[in-house]
This record gives sequence, structure tokens and C-alpha cells, in this order.
Amino acid sequence: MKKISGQNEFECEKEELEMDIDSRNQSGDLPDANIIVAGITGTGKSTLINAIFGEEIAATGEGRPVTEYIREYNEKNTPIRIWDTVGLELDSEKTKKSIKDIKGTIASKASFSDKYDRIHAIWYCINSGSNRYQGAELEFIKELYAVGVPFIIVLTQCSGDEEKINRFESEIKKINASMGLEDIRIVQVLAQTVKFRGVDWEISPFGLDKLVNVTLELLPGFIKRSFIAAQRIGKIQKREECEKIIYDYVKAAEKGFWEKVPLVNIIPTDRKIMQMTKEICMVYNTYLPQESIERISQYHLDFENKLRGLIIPIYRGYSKKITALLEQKKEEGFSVESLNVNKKDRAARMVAFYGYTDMDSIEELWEQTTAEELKDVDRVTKELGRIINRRLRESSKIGN
Ligand SMILES: Nc1nc2c(ncn2[C@@H]2O[C@H](COP(=O)(O)OP(=O)(O)OP(=O)(O)O)[C@@H](O)[C@H]2O)c(=O)[nH]1
Ligand SMILES: [Mg+2]
Repeated sequence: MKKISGQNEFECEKEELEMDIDSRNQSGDLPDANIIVAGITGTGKSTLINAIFGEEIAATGEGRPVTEYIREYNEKNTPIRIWDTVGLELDSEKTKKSIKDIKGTIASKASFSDKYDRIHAIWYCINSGSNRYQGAELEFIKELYAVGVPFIIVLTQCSGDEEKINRFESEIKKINASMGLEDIRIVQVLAQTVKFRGVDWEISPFGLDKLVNVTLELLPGFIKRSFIAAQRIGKIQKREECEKIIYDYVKAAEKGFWEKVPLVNIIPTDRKIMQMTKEICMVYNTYLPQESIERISQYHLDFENKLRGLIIPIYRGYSKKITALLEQKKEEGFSVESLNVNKKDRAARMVAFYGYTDMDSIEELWEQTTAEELKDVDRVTKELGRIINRRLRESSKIGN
């Protein structure tokens, strides 16, 4: 912790928190997580990318050609950049050139001094039915792994014989171990439903949540939130990340930098709450400009719900509602560290109250809305306002 002479520890900590929250305010957007998705043609890279990050990323789009063998996808407002290898056929005479090309691109990015520009993870796709792990591909994996970026082997299109696929996975593990690559994680995935001709049963996608979790385990901490926000598979991960955001704001309010008594600080308090709302929305793939967040509280909330910063301190019954809502969250499985905040810290408790209400609301909207619809800012502003208002009204009933 940086210590400035003449300040006590509390003041230093207070200033750091304030700077932390304020720098988030200015930058607004999350940085991009950079992921390479490599593998031979037809292994299912595009299908996997679509399943995890949504159709708009790699659907039919051509991407920006970076080199002959790499395309880059970077959708505005989605904090992820994907580098997809194209047309890779390791048995062709082009093999050597393509490996050099891809490895060169990755290695040059891996050495960028700005950690946000580096490649943060590599997913290497192998078709689970190929049953072949040798030759040029093995060389390729060895070279990519040596770059030193978190590396995951994704066994794709896992709709076939389970035992056979497991045997293939063991075989890969054995070969990796013999080459000193024993820590490479392997995840089995089916990214898209498989239907069978003439029978009315199908195999649903699986393994995507595991790939998300394993990737999160390996990603450096500074980029985890971006990955959580960009992926559309893990709801629990999104919730946990929102809780962290809420708790950051609760702690900041507790430290008192926007004052203990929100009554005389309605405007700064509301501004912080709106900033928190914006960050929570981002975790659910939703970018709302400041004016949309303001519109929500100006036009879409009932009078008593509109007085965010004001209502809590003057209406004493609200304290009970806040405790009731937080306890309800705990029952739902949240960690709710905010429950330990002193009841007299009204600003902090109020932040927790609105944070969880915002999170529940945006999650509700996210679950019933397509990725395309989430980009319609007017629609999202209206809908989110309606849901937040309804939930605030409902929560005035809990605890009674
Ligand atoms: N049902 C089903 N089909 C899949 C799955 N993964 C890939 N496929 C099919 O396999 C074919 C190839 O998949 P792509 O995702 O285009 O493969 P790719 O790795 O992007 O191929 P290139 O872009 O040529 O390198 C497509 O017809 C996909 O529909 C899956 O999980 N389930
Ligand atoms: Mg493709």
C-alpha cells in the first residue's frame, strides 16, 4: 500500500479504494481477453466459439485476416478477442509454413509488454473421433505450449462412443506426459446438439461449462472478469463476479468516501449506484451508456423507488427490507458478505440492496433475451427499468 506522509493508514486505504472505483468509472469498458482457438480444419472451432460467446462473434463473419492462417474476431462491446486458425491441414506441404505463421503470431503477442495485449489462453481443438495424436500435430502442440500461455486441449464433437473417447483422452495424456506436457488440461465438449436420422432422440451440448471453468482457473486474474462477461454459458460465474462488484462498492461506501449519511449526499450516492449498475450489466453482456442508466431511474421507476439515495435513511422500515433481501440472497446460495456490514452503515447497506436488485434484474432480462436483442439499448433500458421497478416493489413486501 502506498503511504503518503501525514496520512494515517485508514486515509490511505480510503484513497486507494476511491481511486480504484473512480478509475473504473472513467475507463468504463472492460479490456479484451485474448484467446487463440487453434486446430485442424473442420474440428469445430467456429462452432465452439459460437456456442460459448454467441453467434455474432464467429458465425458467418469472415473476421479480419491477420496472416494467411489467422483470423481475428473482435465484436464491439464484447470484451473478448478471438484468434481463429483457418484452413489448417497438418498433412499438407504447407504444414511447416502454417505452424511458423501461427506460432510467430502467438509468440510476438506473448511478449508484449502490455499484459492486456498478450494472448491469455490457447484452446487447441482436436476432433474426438479422429483417434490420432501424432506427427505434425504433436509437434505443433509442443511448439505452441512452449510459448508459455495457458493451454487447453478441447476434444470436440464428443457425441461418439464414450469409452472410446475416454481411451483417446488417456492416450493423449500419456503421450503428453512422455513429452513433459503433463499439465495440459483436456476438456471433452459437444458444442452443438447432434440429431440422428430416423430416431427422435438427440445428444445435447455438454462440457462447455467445464471449458469455461478450466479456462477461468488458468487465466491471469486481471482478465477473468472480461472472460466471464463475454461468455454466455456460466450464469453462476456471472453471479459470483457481480457479487464481487457489489462488495467492492459496499466496501467503498463503508469506508465513507461518499459519506456515511446518504441523505445529504443523494447525488454522489446515486451516481455511484448507477456506476455499479453499469458494471453489473456488463457482466451480463449488456453495455448501457450513462444516459440509459439515468433514464432508468428518471423515467422507469415509481416515485418511491426513484428516491434511491433518499428513501433508505428516512424510511426506517427499509433497514428491515435490506436485511431481509440479503438473507434471502444467502438462502439462495450467495456468499453475501454484505450481511456483516454494520447496520448503521446505511450507505453501504443501501448499495448492497440495489446491487443485488440490479443483478437479479439484469439476469432475468439476460435469460429471456437474445444476444441480438441485448444490443438494442432503448429496449434494454425500458425492459430493465420495468424489471428493476417490479423487483423493488416486491422487495418492499419481503420481511413484512
Ligand atoms: N452437431 C455438431 N456438429 C458440430 C460440432 N462441432 C462441429 N460440428 C460440425 O462440424 C463441421 C465443422 O465445424 P466448424 O465449426 O466449421 O469447424 P472449424 O474448425 O471452424 O473449421 P475451419 O473453419 O474450416 O477450420 C460443421 O458442419 C459443424 O456443424 C458439434 O459440437 N456438434
Ligand atoms: Mg471455422
